[in-house]
Amino acid sequence: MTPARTAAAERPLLDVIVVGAGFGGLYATYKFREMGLSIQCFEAGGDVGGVWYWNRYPGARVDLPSIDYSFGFSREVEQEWTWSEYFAAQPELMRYFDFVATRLDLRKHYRFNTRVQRAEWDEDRARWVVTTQSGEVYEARYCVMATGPLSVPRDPDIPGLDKFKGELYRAAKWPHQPVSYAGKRVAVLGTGSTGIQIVQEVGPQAGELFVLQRTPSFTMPMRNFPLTPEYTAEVKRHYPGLREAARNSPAGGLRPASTRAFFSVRPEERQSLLEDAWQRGGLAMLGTFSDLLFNEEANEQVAEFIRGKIGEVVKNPATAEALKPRGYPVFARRPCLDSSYYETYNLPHVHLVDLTQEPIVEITERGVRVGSGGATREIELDMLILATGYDGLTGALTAFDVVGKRGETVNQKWKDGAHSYLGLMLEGFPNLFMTTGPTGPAALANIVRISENDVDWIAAVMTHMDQNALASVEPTQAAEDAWMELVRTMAQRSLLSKAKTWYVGANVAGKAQGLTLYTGGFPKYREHCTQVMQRGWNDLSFVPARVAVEA
Ligand code: NA7
Repeated sequence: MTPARTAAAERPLLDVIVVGAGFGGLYATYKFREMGLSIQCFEAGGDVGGVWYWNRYPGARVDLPSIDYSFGFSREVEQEWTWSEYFAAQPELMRYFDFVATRLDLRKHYRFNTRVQRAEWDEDRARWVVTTQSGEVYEARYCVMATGPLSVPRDPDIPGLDKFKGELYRAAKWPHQPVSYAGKRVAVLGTGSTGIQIVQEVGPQAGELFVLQRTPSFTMPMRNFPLTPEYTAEVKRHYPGLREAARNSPAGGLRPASTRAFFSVRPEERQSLLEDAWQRGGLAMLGTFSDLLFNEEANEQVAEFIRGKIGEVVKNPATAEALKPRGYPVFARRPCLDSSYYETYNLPHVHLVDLTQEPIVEITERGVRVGSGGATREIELDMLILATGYDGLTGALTAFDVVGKRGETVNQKWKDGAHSYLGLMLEGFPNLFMTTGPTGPAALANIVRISENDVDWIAAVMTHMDQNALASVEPTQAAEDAWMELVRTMAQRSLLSKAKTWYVGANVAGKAQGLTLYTGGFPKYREHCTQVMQRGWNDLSFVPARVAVEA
Protein backbone atom coordinates (compact mmCIF):
# COMPACT_ATOMS: atom_id res chain seq x y z
CA MET A 1 0.00 0.00 0.00
CA THR A 2 1.10 3.58 -0.61
CA PRO A 3 2.57 4.92 2.62
CA ALA A 4 0.89 7.85 4.36
CA ARG A 5 1.95 11.22 3.05
CA THR A 6 2.09 14.62 4.66
CA ALA A 7 -0.71 16.95 3.62
CA ALA A 8 -0.08 20.49 2.45
CA ALA A 9 -1.63 21.75 5.68
CA GLU A 10 0.98 19.71 7.56
CA ARG A 11 -1.56 17.27 8.80
CA PRO A 12 -0.46 13.68 8.45
CA LEU A 13 -2.35 11.94 5.67
CA LEU A 14 -3.81 8.71 6.94
CA ASP A 15 -4.87 5.90 4.69
CA VAL A 16 -8.23 5.29 6.34
CA ILE A 17 -10.55 6.87 8.87
CA VAL A 18 -13.08 4.46 10.34
CA VAL A 19 -16.15 5.75 12.17
CA GLY A 20 -17.81 3.35 14.61
CA ALA A 21 -16.72 0.56 16.94
CA GLY A 22 -19.49 -1.96 16.39
CA PHE A 23 -19.09 -5.11 14.32
CA GLY A 24 -18.37 -3.27 11.07
CA GLY A 25 -15.92 -0.79 12.58
CA LEU A 26 -13.95 -3.33 14.57
CA TYR A 27 -13.49 -5.68 11.64
CA ALA A 28 -12.59 -2.76 9.34
CA THR A 29 -10.00 -1.61 11.85
CA TYR A 30 -8.47 -5.08 12.09
CA LYS A 31 -8.51 -5.69 8.34
CA PHE A 32 -7.01 -2.38 7.29
CA ARG A 33 -4.33 -2.58 9.96
CA GLU A 34 -3.37 -6.08 8.79
CA MET A 35 -3.11 -4.66 5.24
CA GLY A 36 -0.49 -2.28 6.57
CA LEU A 37 -2.65 0.83 6.24
CA SER A 38 -2.44 3.76 8.61
CA ILE A 39 -5.75 4.16 10.38
CA GLN A 40 -7.55 6.42 12.81
CA CYS A 41 -10.86 5.33 14.22
CA PHE A 42 -13.56 7.27 16.06
CA GLU A 43 -16.38 6.18 18.28
CA ALA A 44 -18.96 8.38 20.03
CA GLY A 45 -19.41 5.83 22.82
CA GLY A 46 -17.00 5.31 25.67
CA ASP A 47 -15.86 1.89 24.45
CA VAL A 48 -16.32 -0.74 21.75
CA GLY A 49 -19.70 -2.42 21.17
CA GLY A 50 -21.66 -0.13 18.85
CA VAL A 51 -25.38 -0.25 19.52
CA TRP A 52 -24.80 -2.69 22.40
CA TYR A 53 -22.63 -0.18 24.21
CA TRP A 54 -25.64 2.13 24.48
CA ASN A 55 -28.46 -0.39 24.78
CA ARG A 56 -27.98 -1.44 28.40
CA TYR A 57 -31.68 -1.45 29.09
CA PRO A 58 -33.16 -4.20 31.29
CA GLY A 59 -33.54 -7.46 29.41
CA ALA A 60 -31.48 -6.40 26.35
CA ARG A 61 -30.61 -9.55 24.43
CA VAL A 62 -29.71 -10.44 20.86
CA ASP A 63 -32.33 -12.28 18.81
CA LEU A 64 -29.86 -14.24 16.68
CA PRO A 65 -27.93 -17.23 18.03
CA SER A 66 -24.75 -16.01 19.74
CA ILE A 67 -22.57 -18.46 17.81
CA ASP A 68 -23.93 -16.86 14.66
CA TYR A 69 -23.89 -13.28 15.88
CA SER A 70 -20.12 -13.26 16.22
CA PHE A 71 -17.05 -12.71 14.08
CA GLY A 72 -15.94 -15.42 11.70
CA PHE A 73 -12.78 -13.74 10.43
CA SER A 74 -10.55 -14.72 13.36
CA ARG A 75 -9.90 -18.39 14.20
CA GLU A 76 -8.32 -17.29 17.50
CA VAL A 77 -11.40 -15.36 18.60
CA GLU A 78 -13.71 -18.18 17.56
CA GLN A 79 -11.74 -20.79 19.44
CA GLU A 80 -10.88 -18.81 22.56
CA TRP A 81 -14.26 -17.21 23.20
CA THR A 82 -17.08 -19.29 24.68
CA TRP A 83 -20.73 -18.22 24.66
CA SER A 84 -22.78 -19.13 27.70
CA GLU A 85 -26.27 -18.88 26.18
CA TYR A 86 -27.83 -19.57 22.79
CA PHE A 87 -29.13 -15.97 22.70
CA ALA A 88 -26.64 -13.80 24.59
CA ALA A 89 -27.71 -10.98 26.87
CA GLN A 90 -26.21 -7.49 26.50
CA PRO A 91 -23.63 -7.86 29.30
CA GLU A 92 -22.22 -10.97 27.63
CA LEU A 93 -22.16 -9.20 24.26
CA MET A 94 -20.14 -6.42 25.88
CA ARG A 95 -17.73 -8.99 27.31
CA TYR A 96 -17.39 -10.43 23.81
CA PHE A 97 -16.62 -7.02 22.29
CA ASP A 98 -14.12 -6.42 25.08
CA PHE A 99 -12.51 -9.80 24.42
CA VAL A 100 -12.22 -9.16 20.66
CA ALA A 101 -10.84 -5.65 21.12
CA THR A 102 -8.29 -6.82 23.69
CA ARG A 103 -7.26 -10.03 21.91
CA LEU A 104 -6.74 -8.23 18.59
CA ASP A 105 -5.42 -5.06 20.22
CA LEU A 106 -7.92 -2.80 18.46
CA ARG A 107 -8.61 -0.13 21.08
CA LYS A 108 -5.32 1.66 20.46
CA HIS A 109 -6.61 2.76 17.04
CA TYR A 110 -9.70 4.40 18.48
CA ARG A 111 -10.56 7.72 19.98
CA PHE A 112 -13.58 7.01 22.14
CA ASN A 113 -16.12 9.58 23.35
CA THR A 114 -15.38 11.31 20.07
CA ARG A 115 -18.20 12.16 17.73
CA VAL A 116 -17.42 13.07 14.13
CA GLN A 117 -19.09 16.34 13.27
CA ARG A 118 -18.18 16.79 9.62
CA ALA A 119 -16.52 14.83 6.86
CA GLU A 120 -15.74 16.63 3.61
CA TRP A 121 -14.16 15.36 0.42
CA ASP A 122 -11.35 17.57 -0.85
CA GLU A 123 -11.48 16.95 -4.58
CA ASP A 124 -8.22 18.74 -5.40
CA ARG A 125 -6.21 16.81 -2.88
CA ALA A 126 -8.22 13.58 -3.18
CA ARG A 127 -8.77 13.05 0.50
CA TRP A 128 -11.37 13.19 3.25
CA VAL A 129 -11.11 15.93 5.83
CA VAL A 130 -12.80 14.82 9.01
CA THR A 131 -13.59 17.14 11.91
CA THR A 132 -14.51 15.89 15.37
CA GLN A 133 -16.92 17.60 17.74
CA SER A 134 -14.00 19.01 19.70
CA GLY A 135 -12.65 20.63 16.53
CA GLU A 136 -9.76 18.31 15.75
CA VAL A 137 -9.15 17.70 12.06
CA TYR A 138 -7.87 14.51 10.43
CA GLU A 139 -7.24 13.70 6.79
CA ALA A 140 -7.33 10.36 5.04
CA ARG A 141 -7.50 8.88 1.56
CA TYR A 142 -10.52 6.81 2.51
CA CYS A 143 -13.35 7.21 4.96
CA VAL A 144 -15.32 4.16 6.11
CA MET A 145 -18.61 4.87 7.84
CA ALA A 146 -19.33 1.86 10.02
CA THR A 147 -22.04 3.83 11.73
CA GLY A 148 -24.69 1.11 11.84
CA PRO A 149 -28.35 0.97 10.82
CA LEU A 150 -29.62 1.63 14.36
CA SER A 151 -27.54 4.27 16.04
CA VAL A 152 -29.70 7.38 16.14
CA PRO A 153 -32.49 6.91 18.69
CA ARG A 154 -35.54 9.10 18.38
CA ASP A 155 -37.74 10.65 21.01
CA PRO A 156 -41.48 10.54 20.44
CA ASP A 157 -43.10 13.70 19.24
CA ILE A 158 -45.34 14.08 22.30
CA PRO A 159 -46.06 17.37 24.04
CA GLY A 160 -44.72 17.81 27.54
CA LEU A 161 -41.90 15.27 27.48
CA ASP A 162 -39.60 17.83 29.08
CA LYS A 163 -42.13 18.50 31.87
CA PHE A 164 -42.02 15.05 33.44
CA LYS A 165 -40.61 15.28 36.97
CA GLY A 166 -40.16 11.54 37.53
CA GLU A 167 -37.31 9.31 36.32
CA LEU A 168 -37.08 9.39 32.52
CA TYR A 169 -35.01 6.77 30.72
CA ARG A 170 -34.32 6.12 27.07
CA ALA A 171 -33.70 2.48 26.18
CA ALA A 172 -31.03 3.44 23.69
CA LYS A 173 -29.13 5.62 26.16
CA TRP A 174 -29.51 3.58 29.28
CA PRO A 175 -27.51 4.69 32.35
CA HIS A 176 -24.53 2.63 33.43
CA GLN A 177 -25.74 2.65 37.05
CA PRO A 178 -28.36 0.12 38.21
CA VAL A 179 -31.97 1.30 38.11
CA SER A 180 -34.51 0.12 40.68
CA TYR A 181 -38.15 -0.50 39.78
CA ALA A 182 -39.29 -2.01 43.06
CA GLY A 183 -42.55 -0.53 44.25
CA LYS A 184 -42.55 2.10 41.50
CA ARG A 185 -45.23 3.04 39.01
CA VAL A 186 -43.47 2.54 35.71
CA ALA A 187 -44.59 3.09 32.11
CA VAL A 188 -42.94 1.71 28.98
CA LEU A 189 -43.70 3.58 25.77
CA GLY A 190 -43.15 1.49 22.64
CA THR A 191 -43.73 -2.18 21.93
CA GLY A 192 -41.09 -3.06 19.33
CA SER A 193 -38.30 -5.53 20.12
CA THR A 194 -36.90 -3.17 22.74
CA GLY A 195 -40.16 -2.43 24.56
CA ILE A 196 -41.05 -6.13 24.63
CA GLN A 197 -37.73 -7.07 26.23
CA ILE A 198 -38.13 -4.32 28.82
CA VAL A 199 -41.72 -5.19 29.67
CA GLN A 200 -41.01 -8.85 30.41
CA GLU A 201 -38.00 -7.90 32.54
CA VAL A 202 -39.42 -4.94 34.45
CA GLY A 203 -43.01 -6.22 34.75
CA PRO A 204 -42.37 -8.66 37.59
CA GLN A 205 -40.20 -6.11 39.47
CA ALA A 206 -42.28 -2.95 39.20
CA GLY A 207 -44.93 -1.93 41.72
CA GLU A 208 -47.23 -1.18 38.80
CA LEU A 209 -46.41 -1.34 35.08
CA PHE A 210 -48.28 0.48 32.31
CA VAL A 211 -47.42 -0.58 28.77
CA LEU A 212 -48.26 2.20 26.34
CA GLN A 213 -48.91 0.39 23.07
CA ARG A 214 -49.75 2.02 19.74
CA THR A 215 -49.00 -0.91 17.42
CA PRO A 216 -48.71 -4.43 18.81
CA SER A 217 -45.84 -6.52 17.47
CA PHE A 218 -45.86 -10.21 16.66
CA THR A 219 -43.55 -11.91 19.10
CA MET A 220 -42.59 -15.55 19.23
CA PRO A 221 -40.97 -17.68 21.93
CA MET A 222 -37.20 -17.32 22.06
CA ARG A 223 -36.68 -20.55 24.03
CA ASN A 224 -33.20 -19.55 25.07
CA PHE A 225 -30.95 -22.15 26.71
CA PRO A 226 -27.50 -22.37 28.28
CA LEU A 227 -24.81 -23.85 26.04
CA THR A 228 -23.19 -27.02 27.35
CA PRO A 229 -19.44 -27.63 27.01
CA GLU A 230 -20.19 -30.54 24.64
CA TYR A 231 -22.30 -28.37 22.32
CA THR A 232 -19.73 -25.58 22.39
CA ALA A 233 -16.89 -27.99 21.57
CA GLU A 234 -18.85 -29.30 18.61
CA VAL A 235 -19.58 -25.78 17.37
CA LYS A 236 -15.91 -24.82 17.69
CA ARG A 237 -14.89 -27.89 15.67
CA HIS A 238 -17.32 -26.92 12.93
CA TYR A 239 -17.09 -23.12 12.81
CA PRO A 240 -15.75 -22.89 9.23
CA GLY A 241 -18.65 -24.98 7.95
CA LEU A 242 -21.18 -23.09 10.05
CA ARG A 243 -19.92 -19.75 8.72
CA GLU A 244 -20.11 -21.04 5.18
CA ALA A 245 -23.67 -22.27 5.75
CA ALA A 246 -24.62 -18.89 7.19
CA ARG A 247 -23.12 -17.02 4.23
CA ASN A 248 -25.16 -19.21 1.89
CA SER A 249 -28.47 -18.77 3.68
CA PRO A 250 -30.92 -15.99 2.74
CA ALA A 251 -30.73 -14.37 6.17
CA GLY A 252 -26.97 -14.79 6.41
CA GLY A 253 -27.48 -16.93 9.46
CA LEU A 254 -28.00 -20.35 10.93
CA ARG A 255 -31.72 -20.23 10.61
CA PRO A 256 -33.81 -22.87 8.95
CA ALA A 257 -34.97 -21.81 5.48
CA SER A 258 -37.54 -23.57 3.38
CA THR A 259 -38.25 -24.09 -0.30
CA ARG A 260 -41.79 -25.25 0.55
CA ALA A 261 -44.59 -22.87 -0.43
CA PHE A 262 -47.36 -22.52 2.18
CA PHE A 263 -50.22 -23.78 0.03
CA SER A 264 -48.18 -26.67 -1.34
CA VAL A 265 -48.86 -28.66 1.82
CA ARG A 266 -52.12 -29.91 3.29
CA PRO A 267 -53.81 -27.70 5.93
CA GLU A 268 -53.26 -30.18 8.81
CA GLU A 269 -49.60 -30.48 7.90
CA ARG A 270 -49.22 -26.69 7.76
CA GLN A 271 -50.66 -26.45 11.22
CA SER A 272 -48.33 -29.07 12.59
CA LEU A 273 -45.31 -27.42 10.90
CA LEU A 274 -46.26 -24.10 12.51
CA GLU A 275 -46.77 -25.74 15.88
CA ASP A 276 -43.40 -27.43 15.58
CA ALA A 277 -41.72 -24.10 14.72
CA TRP A 278 -43.47 -22.43 17.67
CA GLN A 279 -42.19 -25.14 20.00
CA ARG A 280 -38.64 -24.95 18.58
CA GLY A 281 -38.67 -21.19 19.11
CA GLY A 282 -36.37 -18.49 17.77
CA LEU A 283 -37.07 -17.45 14.21
CA ALA A 284 -37.91 -21.01 13.15
CA MET A 285 -41.38 -19.87 12.11
CA LEU A 286 -40.01 -17.55 9.43
CA GLY A 287 -38.15 -20.47 7.88
CA THR A 288 -41.08 -22.85 7.81
CA PHE A 289 -42.36 -21.81 4.39
CA SER A 290 -40.69 -20.10 1.47
CA ASP A 291 -43.34 -17.55 0.56
CA LEU A 292 -44.33 -15.88 3.82
CA LEU A 293 -42.92 -12.53 2.74
CA PHE A 294 -44.59 -12.66 -0.67
CA ASN A 295 -47.93 -14.46 -0.39
CA GLU A 296 -50.37 -12.33 1.56
CA GLU A 297 -52.86 -15.13 2.18
CA ALA A 298 -50.17 -17.47 3.48
CA ASN A 299 -48.85 -14.68 5.65
CA GLU A 300 -52.30 -14.00 7.11
CA GLN A 301 -52.75 -17.65 8.08
CA VAL A 302 -49.45 -17.61 9.97
CA ALA A 303 -50.46 -14.30 11.58
CA GLU A 304 -53.72 -15.92 12.71
CA PHE A 305 -51.81 -18.86 14.16
CA ILE A 306 -49.77 -16.46 16.30
CA ARG A 307 -52.88 -14.50 17.32
CA GLY A 308 -54.32 -17.80 18.50
CA LYS A 309 -51.25 -18.36 20.68
CA ILE A 310 -51.66 -14.91 22.23
CA GLY A 311 -55.27 -15.78 23.05
CA GLU A 312 -54.16 -19.02 24.72
CA VAL A 313 -51.68 -17.27 27.04
CA VAL A 314 -53.28 -13.94 27.98
CA LYS A 315 -56.11 -14.51 30.44
CA ASN A 316 -57.96 -11.20 30.11
CA PRO A 317 -59.82 -11.44 26.77
CA ALA A 318 -59.83 -7.67 26.16
CA THR A 319 -56.09 -7.45 26.79
CA ALA A 320 -55.46 -10.48 24.58
CA GLU A 321 -57.47 -8.89 21.80
CA ALA A 322 -55.59 -5.60 22.06
CA LEU A 323 -52.28 -7.44 21.94
CA LYS A 324 -53.16 -9.24 18.71
CA PRO A 325 -51.52 -7.44 15.80
CA ARG A 326 -53.79 -6.75 12.86
CA GLY A 327 -53.66 -4.76 9.68
CA TYR A 328 -50.13 -5.55 8.61
CA PRO A 329 -48.35 -8.76 7.58
CA VAL A 330 -46.48 -10.78 10.15
CA PHE A 331 -42.69 -10.43 9.68
CA ALA A 332 -43.18 -7.07 7.92
CA ARG A 333 -42.16 -5.51 11.20
CA ARG A 334 -39.06 -7.08 12.63
CA PRO A 335 -40.33 -10.26 14.34
CA CYS A 336 -39.61 -10.18 18.06
CA LEU A 337 -38.57 -13.02 20.31
CA ASP A 338 -39.64 -13.12 23.92
CA SER A 339 -39.44 -15.37 26.94
CA SER A 340 -42.48 -14.27 28.94
CA TYR A 341 -43.94 -11.18 27.26
CA TYR A 342 -47.54 -12.30 26.98
CA GLU A 343 -47.41 -14.02 30.39
CA THR A 344 -46.40 -10.68 31.93
CA TYR A 345 -49.89 -9.34 31.19
CA ASN A 346 -51.36 -11.98 33.52
CA LEU A 347 -49.69 -10.25 36.48
CA PRO A 348 -52.35 -8.22 38.31
CA HIS A 349 -50.19 -5.09 38.47
CA VAL A 350 -49.37 -5.01 34.71
CA HIS A 351 -51.73 -2.96 32.56
CA LEU A 352 -51.90 -2.58 28.81
CA VAL A 353 -52.86 0.90 27.67
CA ASP A 354 -54.11 0.66 24.11
CA LEU A 355 -53.17 4.00 22.57
CA THR A 356 -55.43 3.40 19.59
CA GLN A 357 -58.35 3.66 22.04
CA GLU A 358 -56.77 6.15 24.41
CA PRO A 359 -54.15 8.21 22.57
CA ILE A 360 -51.49 10.07 24.53
CA VAL A 361 -52.61 13.66 25.00
CA GLU A 362 -49.50 14.85 26.78
CA ILE A 363 -46.79 13.99 29.22
CA THR A 364 -47.39 15.84 32.45
CA GLU A 365 -45.23 16.59 35.45
CA ARG A 366 -46.65 13.58 37.22
CA GLY A 367 -47.17 11.10 34.41
CA VAL A 368 -48.99 10.72 31.14
CA ARG A 369 -52.44 11.88 30.12
CA VAL A 370 -54.32 9.57 27.76
CA GLY A 371 -57.75 9.59 26.18
CA SER A 372 -59.68 11.86 23.89
CA GLY A 373 -62.36 14.53 24.01
CA GLY A 374 -63.69 14.96 27.52
CA ALA A 375 -62.67 11.43 28.53
CA THR A 376 -59.05 11.71 29.50
CA ARG A 377 -57.18 10.30 32.48
CA GLU A 378 -53.79 10.94 33.97
CA ILE A 379 -51.69 7.89 34.76
CA GLU A 380 -49.37 8.87 37.58
CA LEU A 381 -45.86 7.57 37.20
CA ASP A 382 -42.57 7.42 39.04
CA MET A 383 -40.72 6.35 35.92
CA LEU A 384 -41.18 6.64 32.16
CA ILE A 385 -39.12 4.45 29.84
CA LEU A 386 -38.95 5.39 26.16
CA ALA A 387 -38.48 2.47 23.77
CA THR A 388 -39.51 4.49 20.75
CA GLY A 389 -37.00 3.29 18.17
CA TYR A 390 -34.48 4.80 15.80
CA ASP A 391 -34.03 6.90 12.73
CA GLY A 392 -32.98 3.66 11.09
CA LEU A 393 -30.70 2.92 8.15
CA THR A 394 -30.00 6.49 7.08
CA GLY A 395 -30.05 8.34 10.42
CA ALA A 396 -26.37 8.01 11.24
CA LEU A 397 -25.15 9.55 7.98
CA THR A 398 -27.71 12.32 7.86
CA ALA A 399 -27.14 13.37 11.47
CA PHE A 400 -23.95 15.23 10.57
CA ASP A 401 -22.49 16.81 7.44
CA VAL A 402 -20.90 14.34 5.06
CA VAL A 403 -20.00 16.47 2.05
CA GLY A 404 -19.16 15.01 -1.36
CA LYS A 405 -17.31 16.32 -4.40
CA ARG A 406 -20.10 18.65 -5.59
CA GLY A 407 -20.55 20.18 -2.16
CA GLU A 408 -23.72 18.16 -1.66
CA THR A 409 -24.31 16.45 1.69
CA VAL A 410 -25.54 12.86 2.09
CA ASN A 411 -28.60 14.43 3.68
CA GLN A 412 -29.33 16.33 0.46
CA LYS A 413 -28.56 13.34 -1.73
CA TRP A 414 -31.03 11.27 0.27
CA LYS A 415 -33.81 13.84 0.57
CA ASP A 416 -36.11 11.60 -1.49
CA GLY A 417 -34.85 8.41 0.15
CA ALA A 418 -31.59 6.51 0.48
CA HIS A 419 -29.76 6.11 -2.82
CA SER A 420 -26.54 4.13 -2.89
CA TYR A 421 -24.59 1.52 -4.74
CA LEU A 422 -24.79 -1.93 -3.08
CA GLY A 423 -25.32 -0.15 0.25
CA LEU A 424 -21.56 0.36 0.11
CA MET A 425 -20.78 3.49 -1.90
CA LEU A 426 -22.32 6.75 -3.07
CA GLU A 427 -21.97 8.46 -6.42
CA GLY A 428 -20.56 11.93 -5.80
CA PHE A 429 -18.75 10.83 -2.66
CA PRO A 430 -15.41 9.40 -3.80
CA ASN A 431 -13.48 7.08 -1.48
CA LEU A 432 -16.38 6.98 0.98
CA PHE A 433 -17.57 3.54 2.02
CA MET A 434 -20.37 2.34 4.26
CA THR A 435 -20.75 -0.99 6.01
CA THR A 436 -24.30 -2.36 6.27
CA GLY A 437 -25.53 0.76 4.51
CA PRO A 438 -29.06 1.41 3.24
CA THR A 439 -30.02 -0.40 0.00
CA GLY A 440 -27.90 -3.35 1.09
CA PRO A 441 -29.49 -6.21 3.07
CA ALA A 442 -28.79 -4.35 6.38
CA ALA A 443 -31.73 -5.18 8.68
CA LEU A 444 -32.74 -8.30 6.79
CA ALA A 445 -29.65 -10.44 7.31
CA ASN A 446 -27.13 -11.17 10.02
CA ILE A 447 -25.33 -7.88 10.53
CA VAL A 448 -22.03 -9.60 11.36
CA ARG A 449 -21.93 -11.58 8.12
CA ILE A 450 -22.85 -8.45 6.14
CA SER A 451 -20.17 -6.42 7.93
CA GLU A 452 -17.52 -9.01 7.09
CA ASN A 453 -18.64 -9.15 3.47
CA ASP A 454 -18.63 -5.36 3.21
CA VAL A 455 -15.22 -4.82 4.78
CA ASP A 456 -13.67 -7.53 2.59
CA TRP A 457 -15.19 -5.90 -0.49
CA ILE A 458 -13.97 -2.44 0.52
CA ALA A 459 -10.50 -3.87 1.16
CA ALA A 460 -10.51 -5.44 -2.31
CA VAL A 461 -11.34 -2.07 -3.89
CA MET A 462 -8.53 -0.41 -1.95
CA THR A 463 -6.05 -3.11 -2.97
CA HIS A 464 -7.06 -2.74 -6.61
CA MET A 465 -6.53 1.01 -6.36
CA ASP A 466 -3.16 0.65 -4.77
CA GLN A 467 -1.98 -1.85 -7.36
CA ASN A 468 -3.08 0.44 -10.16
CA ALA A 469 -2.02 3.81 -8.72
CA LEU A 470 -5.60 5.10 -8.50
CA ALA A 471 -6.40 8.07 -6.28
CA SER A 472 -10.16 7.96 -6.05
CA VAL A 473 -13.18 5.83 -6.77
CA GLU A 474 -16.93 6.22 -6.82
CA PRO A 475 -19.73 4.26 -8.44
CA THR A 476 -20.92 5.51 -11.81
CA GLN A 477 -24.32 7.19 -11.79
CA ALA A 478 -25.58 4.47 -14.14
CA ALA A 479 -24.43 1.69 -11.79
CA GLU A 480 -26.01 3.35 -8.76
CA ASP A 481 -29.27 3.94 -10.64
CA ALA A 482 -29.34 0.34 -11.87
CA TRP A 483 -28.82 -0.93 -8.32
CA MET A 484 -31.61 1.29 -7.01
CA GLU A 485 -33.91 0.08 -9.76
CA LEU A 486 -33.23 -3.52 -8.74
CA VAL A 487 -33.74 -2.75 -5.04
CA ARG A 488 -37.04 -0.97 -5.73
CA THR A 489 -38.39 -3.61 -8.08
CA MET A 490 -37.68 -6.35 -5.59
CA ALA A 491 -39.08 -4.29 -2.70
CA GLN A 492 -42.40 -3.95 -4.52
CA ARG A 493 -42.80 -7.73 -4.48
CA SER A 494 -42.11 -7.98 -0.77
CA LEU A 495 -44.69 -7.67 1.99
CA LEU A 496 -42.05 -5.83 4.01
CA SER A 497 -43.27 -2.59 2.45
CA LYS A 498 -46.72 -3.11 3.93
CA ALA A 499 -46.12 -2.14 7.53
CA LYS A 500 -45.31 1.21 9.08
CA THR A 501 -41.81 0.55 10.38
CA TRP A 502 -38.31 1.94 10.49
CA TYR A 503 -37.60 -0.33 7.52
CA VAL A 504 -39.63 2.07 5.38
CA GLY A 505 -38.95 5.28 7.31
CA ALA A 506 -42.55 5.48 8.59
CA ASN A 507 -41.49 6.16 12.18
CA VAL A 508 -39.77 9.47 11.45
CA ALA A 509 -41.93 12.47 10.57
CA GLY A 510 -40.97 14.04 7.26
CA LYS A 511 -38.66 11.20 6.24
CA ALA A 512 -38.86 9.91 2.65
CA GLN A 513 -40.91 6.72 2.65
CA GLY A 514 -40.07 3.45 0.98
CA LEU A 515 -38.26 0.20 1.53
CA THR A 516 -34.60 0.84 0.79
CA LEU A 517 -33.30 -2.60 1.68
CA TYR A 518 -32.09 -5.30 -0.67
CA THR A 519 -34.66 -8.07 -0.29
CA GLY A 520 -33.05 -10.69 -2.54
CA GLY A 521 -31.28 -12.53 0.30
CA PHE A 522 -27.69 -12.48 1.46
CA PRO A 523 -26.22 -15.02 -1.03
CA LYS A 524 -27.60 -13.07 -4.00
CA TYR A 525 -26.31 -9.86 -2.48
CA ARG A 526 -22.85 -11.39 -2.13
CA GLU A 527 -23.08 -12.50 -5.74
CA HIS A 528 -23.70 -8.89 -6.82
CA CYS A 529 -20.67 -7.77 -4.79
CA THR A 530 -18.46 -10.50 -6.24
CA GLN A 531 -19.62 -9.96 -9.81
CA VAL A 532 -18.51 -6.35 -9.94
CA MET A 533 -15.09 -7.50 -8.76
CA GLN A 534 -14.99 -10.23 -11.40
CA ARG A 535 -16.04 -7.79 -14.11
CA GLY A 536 -12.97 -5.69 -13.37
CA TRP A 537 -14.82 -3.17 -11.20
CA ASN A 538 -16.68 -1.90 -14.26
CA ASP A 539 -19.41 -0.25 -12.17
CA LEU A 540 -16.84 2.00 -10.56
CA SER A 541 -15.22 5.10 -11.92
CA PHE A 542 -11.57 5.66 -10.95
CA VAL A 543 -9.30 8.70 -11.10
CA PRO A 544 -5.60 7.92 -11.43
CA ALA A 545 -3.17 9.28 -8.88
CA ARG A 546 -1.46 12.42 -10.16
CA VAL A 547 2.32 12.41 -10.41
CA ALA A 548 2.40 15.58 -8.32
CA VAL A 549 0.47 13.81 -5.56
CA GLU A 550 2.82 10.85 -5.77
CA ALA A 551 5.96 12.98 -5.42
P1 NA7 B 1 -39.13 -0.09 16.90
O1 NA7 B 1 -39.26 -1.48 16.44
O2 NA7 B 1 -39.09 0.98 15.87
O3 NA7 B 1 -40.32 0.18 17.93
C1 NA7 B 1 -40.60 1.46 18.41
C2 NA7 B 1 -41.89 1.43 19.17
O4 NA7 B 1 -42.15 2.73 19.70
C3 NA7 B 1 -43.09 1.06 18.30
O5 NA7 B 1 -43.93 0.24 19.04
C4 NA7 B 1 -43.73 2.42 18.05
O6 NA7 B 1 -45.08 2.37 17.77
C5 NA7 B 1 -43.49 3.10 19.36
N1 NA7 B 1 -43.59 4.56 19.24
C6 NA7 B 1 -42.75 5.40 18.63
N2 NA7 B 1 -43.19 6.67 18.72
C7 NA7 B 1 -44.35 6.61 19.39
C8 NA7 B 1 -45.30 7.57 19.80
N3 NA7 B 1 -45.13 8.86 19.52
N4 NA7 B 1 -46.39 7.17 20.45
C9 NA7 B 1 -46.56 5.86 20.74
N5 NA7 B 1 -45.71 4.88 20.39
C10 NA7 B 1 -44.63 5.27 19.72
O7 NA7 B 1 -37.81 0.11 17.79
P2 NA7 B 1 -37.12 -0.94 18.76
O8 NA7 B 1 -36.04 -0.20 19.46
O9 NA7 B 1 -38.10 -1.66 19.58
O10 NA7 B 1 -36.48 -2.00 17.79
C11 NA7 B 1 -35.57 -1.58 16.78
C12 NA7 B 1 -34.81 -2.75 16.27
O11 NA7 B 1 -33.87 -3.18 17.25
C13 NA7 B 1 -35.63 -3.97 15.97
O12 NA7 B 1 -36.28 -3.91 14.75
C14 NA7 B 1 -34.59 -5.06 16.03
O13 NA7 B 1 -33.86 -5.07 14.83
C15 NA7 B 1 -33.69 -4.60 17.15
P3 NA7 B 1 -45.60 2.39 16.23
O14 NA7 B 1 -45.13 1.08 15.65
O15 NA7 B 1 -44.89 3.54 15.56
O16 NA7 B 1 -47.05 2.55 16.30
